[in-house]
Amino acid sequence: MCFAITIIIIKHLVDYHTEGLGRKRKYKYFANAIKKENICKTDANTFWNILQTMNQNLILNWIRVIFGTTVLNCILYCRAFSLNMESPVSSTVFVTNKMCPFAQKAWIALEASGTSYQMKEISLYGHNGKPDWFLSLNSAGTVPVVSYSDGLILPDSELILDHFAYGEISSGRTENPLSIRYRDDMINKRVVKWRNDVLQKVIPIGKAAVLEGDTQTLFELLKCLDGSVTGCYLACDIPTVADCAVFPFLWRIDKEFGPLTQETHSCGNIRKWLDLCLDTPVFQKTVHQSWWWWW
Ligand SMILES: N[C@@H](CCC(=O)N[C@@H](CS)C(=O)NCC(=O)O)C(=O)O
Repeated sequence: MCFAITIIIIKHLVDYHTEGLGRKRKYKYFANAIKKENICKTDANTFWNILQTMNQNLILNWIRVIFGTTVLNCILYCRAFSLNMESPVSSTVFVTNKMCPFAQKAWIALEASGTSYQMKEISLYGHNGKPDWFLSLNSAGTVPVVSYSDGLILPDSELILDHFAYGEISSGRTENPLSIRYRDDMINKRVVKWRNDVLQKVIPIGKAAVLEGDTQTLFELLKCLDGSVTGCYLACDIPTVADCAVFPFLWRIDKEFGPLTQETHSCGNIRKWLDLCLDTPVFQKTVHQSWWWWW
């Protein structure tokens, strides 16, 4: 009951604050409001916080909304924005396999950018693998692939991250929370460095640690990377594509050789960052019990 009322109130607040905006932007605002209030864990406190943060006298309007909004309307909103931007009707398609770290990079970016998308998970190996429609999207046969309704196809995790960070704003695509085109040059440099470090160092050195037992080199690298954490996230205090690029790899290394901590591996900053990500729905939902390495 509390959940339903909260949804109605948030919907009403959104209507109030987004008067004059198009449906699409209104929906985005609504989804953000739900995420922000962490409706999943709605309790009396959250409910009162919502009430207290409203500075308009909306009581009469609430009554109108509560009685005037049908339960069906409420259910439709709940379904459309059930804390998940993955939507069965979106024309943006994300082809993936949830065990793949490269696909996980793209998945985090889709979620963190607030993109509405339709996920298609395919199996890659064995006799069930690689449907024809997928090979026609990406003849290399690798996931992830993101395809847009205007024909833009991004068949590689790095291209997908580039797109969210620097991509052209056209064909209905808008500035998103991961866009760093207009952000501080220093942040941009850090993002580029993290992305290069993961491709050129973490991936080969991590592989050697797992396959050849060379953990010493890996731990030296991690200690060095720990000093590059700048802010709550890797490059600043909000998630950037650096976090999308690095998380799947360091998370796997932490699983295999961790817990990575200040005491054990001089990785206190990486530890805090991993824990923060694991507490953040955008990252959390991409983490699964079964996973692959990257070779
Ligand atoms: N460079 C690609 C690599 C992607 C990749 O290797 N994906 C693996 C799964 S983790 C794959 O699709 N393998 C299927 C195959 O090679 O046939 C990227 O970053 O997107």
